[in-house]
Amino acid sequence: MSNPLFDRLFARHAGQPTPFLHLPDGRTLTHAGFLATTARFAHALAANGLSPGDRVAAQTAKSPETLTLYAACVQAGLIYLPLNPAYTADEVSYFLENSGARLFVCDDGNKDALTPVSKAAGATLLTLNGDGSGTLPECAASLSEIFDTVERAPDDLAAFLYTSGTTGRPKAAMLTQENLLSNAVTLTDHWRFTAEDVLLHALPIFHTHGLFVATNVTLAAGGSMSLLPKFDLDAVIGALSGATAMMGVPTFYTRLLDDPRFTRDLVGHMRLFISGSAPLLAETHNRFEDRTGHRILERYGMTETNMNTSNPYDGERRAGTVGFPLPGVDVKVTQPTTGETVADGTVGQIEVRGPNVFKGYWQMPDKTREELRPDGFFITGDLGKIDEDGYLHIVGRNKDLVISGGFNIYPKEIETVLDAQPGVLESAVIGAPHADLGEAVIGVLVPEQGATVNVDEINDALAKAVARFKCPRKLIIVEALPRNAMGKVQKNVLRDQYRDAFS
Ligand code: MLC
Ligand code: AMP
Repeated sequence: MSNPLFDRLFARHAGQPTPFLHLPDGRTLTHAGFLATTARFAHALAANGLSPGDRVAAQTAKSPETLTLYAACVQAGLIYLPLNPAYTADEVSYFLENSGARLFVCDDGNKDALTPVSKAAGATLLTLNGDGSGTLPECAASLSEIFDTVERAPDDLAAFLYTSGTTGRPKAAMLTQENLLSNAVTLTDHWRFTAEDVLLHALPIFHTHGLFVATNVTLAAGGSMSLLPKFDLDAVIGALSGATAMMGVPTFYTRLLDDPRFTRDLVGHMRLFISGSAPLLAETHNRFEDRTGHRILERYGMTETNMNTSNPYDGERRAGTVGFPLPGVDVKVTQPTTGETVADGTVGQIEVRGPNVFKGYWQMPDKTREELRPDGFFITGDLGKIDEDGYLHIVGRNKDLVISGGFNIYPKEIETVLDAQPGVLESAVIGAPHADLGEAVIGVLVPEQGATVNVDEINDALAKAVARFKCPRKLIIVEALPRNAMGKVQKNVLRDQYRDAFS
């Protein structure tokens, strides 16, 4: 019987008294303790009628128990589908319906609002709270600490992560056991993680970065994590002394650099700082080195592909680049219309292939075919070039996407809400440079002739429809949108026009 992901990341730690999670209240959870609860949770999932291949959606706080639920899904052969707690009931409803989730786990505080949503989607609802209480742990408490791990093949699905797109509704990226395992093993080796490492973990655990990169790498290495509920500057500065490595989005590093307590002495003992999910400015990289003596290691990944490239551990970590393809990953830069590989130094679209690349979008064969070529190359939508030394530079995006503080925001989704508001003729949503978040969202609105738009009402409508982090930080009313000869809205003109909106 084998379950490659569970066997390699989790099972070999069973019964080990070694530390896995260091918690803010001073407690340390051992691997043995974590895996005992994992088995109980797996029994509870089975007791709720779930069978291998079923989807389990979780909109829960960052906690050891949420990680336990992830582990239990792997052990029970279920597909884990984590959701951002910021998603609104409307958004959750879509994810449950679309994925066909059999079980939905949420916080008790949201139970009343989400019970109808869960019921309508035909999912059983259990609760799990940030403090570890809830109906799921209650149900698991008296169950056995031994669970017969469900057999899985490398190509079996382990997780769904939703990602939006330039058009249409969000799509679930289907990630297999092999996708997650191959990347975890490669990164552990590439970044030299060992059982001695303590990873400072301040990322959310509903995305690739915090869940698969940070958590799976720590598990593969047998190390531990200092698990903070979120990025809080005081807490991160406090936790650095006990850590050996940290992973973050660029906002983490700019916020640390803005704090005088963040000194060379504070981090002299650290082994590694890693950045990803959004562009790290070369200026931030250089400021960081000047301040601390450490060169941040930048890497490049995506929901659909896990990690693709990384700067080297040894050797030059080149500022403004995302390094080289990881072992086993092919990267090429192509001409968007022909798909032909371009010469080094020429900008084109970045395509990637490897065991890390997902299986496709759940029940969306057309979307899958548009982005995943028959030969296995995935068209990322990022634009880049390879320099004379082989480093990949990301220079832009071929997709209409704003990345704010490491979260992706697809303008189309916001424009659809704006366009539906009374008095609004049309809209365009763009990202503008923002010192803290890298980019922040602006909504540009054109009123219908003779109409006045009510900005407060529009903001209320946005807050109901989409998660707060997607809501424009500025709404600007204009008479008309700039268009090219084909009638297409020129977002580049708007981006230029409003590039100082947040400065
Ligand atoms: C929070 N808010 C944001 C935001 N995060 N707004 C825009 N962009 C963001 N990223 C809003 C909240 O809705 C709230 O709005 C207000 O800011 C304060 O909320 P907060 O929770 O106190 O925010 P803060 O602590 O400042 O969070 C910022 C952050 C966080 C950067 C620490 O967003 C974060 O942890 N980002 C990491 C994202 C990540 O892990 N991405 C990986 C994706 S995987 P209001 O209106 O209520 O006041 C991927 C693949 C790869 O991309 O390569 O890794
Ligand atoms: P997501 O869909 O949330 O997985 O976001 C993936 C996108 O984040 C990629 O397609 C890139 O546009 C962006 N991204 C990830 N890492 C980096 C990086 N190091 N530099 C620039 N962009 C990045």
